[in-house]
Amino acid sequence: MWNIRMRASKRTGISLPKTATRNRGCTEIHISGAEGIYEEEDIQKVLRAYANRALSHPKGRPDSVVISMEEIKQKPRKVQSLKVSTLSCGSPFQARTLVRKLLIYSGVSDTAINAAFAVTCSANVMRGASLVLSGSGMRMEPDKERGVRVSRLGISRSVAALLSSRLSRQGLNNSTVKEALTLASKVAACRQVRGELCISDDPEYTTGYVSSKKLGYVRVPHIKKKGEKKGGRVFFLEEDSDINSVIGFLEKTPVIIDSLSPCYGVLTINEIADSIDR
Ligand code: WAQ
Ligand code: MG
Repeated sequence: MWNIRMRASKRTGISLPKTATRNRGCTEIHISGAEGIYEEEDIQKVLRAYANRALSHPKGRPDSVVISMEEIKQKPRKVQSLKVSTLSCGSPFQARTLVRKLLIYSGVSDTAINAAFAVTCSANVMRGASLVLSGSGMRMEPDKERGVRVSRLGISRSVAALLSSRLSRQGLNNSTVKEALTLASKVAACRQVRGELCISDDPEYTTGYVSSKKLGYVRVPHIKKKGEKKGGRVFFLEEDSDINSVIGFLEKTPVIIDSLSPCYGVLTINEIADSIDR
């Protein structure tokens, strides 16, 4: 199997958006990125799909697209996807209260939740995730500007087809949801992770999620206002986590989704609370 990665960017000489990074004297704006683990016979199809995706992103047209392939030597660990639901939520104000409840159900303290909101409300958007201890709220990622990037993850071809058909029934069959669910399922499979909060940095994409082994993947509509460039990801860790082993798993261990959990429709916070396996 192969890990295929795409990264599209654009150089610019003019204004400096917050997300730009200086690189050999140029300013590079990140346009889009994607990655996944694929079987050898799917490589052609994936390369074409990634190239098309790079060239048709709403953020603009890139002038550099790097696609790389790396053979996976280690046998991927097989994990089940998280169950999917969508929380009934009408505004960013309501979202804040509901996200707090979901994280508390997952065993995250108020202090840690505040630390997470500080990350996702910051104007400096990270490329990766922040690692926050679930009790003390301490931030543990070694590079606070970049964060930790989850990599080497995928979904088997047959399970991807089944997931598409289940998500279609809820009107959710798109790559944003499928890729976020895959990432959240890998993250939740890490023993030392209690939960995750994600808010897209795409100004047009206002649905985020809270996920955990307990709750599954809970989509939160209106988690931010349209037009807002802020976003981010936070992984909440057990207080006594071995940070290097967590980072090793997230970045390096190949994980493939090989079985699915159910996909539900819209649920209220009480319905979600009632569904928690105790
Ligand atoms: N590893 C760790 N963190 C990442 C990664 C990664 N591979 N990719 C992105 N991030 C962080 C980074 O801080 C971004 O700013 C933030 O997450 C958001 O990334 O079901 O599209 O790619 O409808 O904008 C949620 C879908 C979509 C909800 C999330 O995230 C739904 C999304 P984005
Ligand atoms: Mg994005």
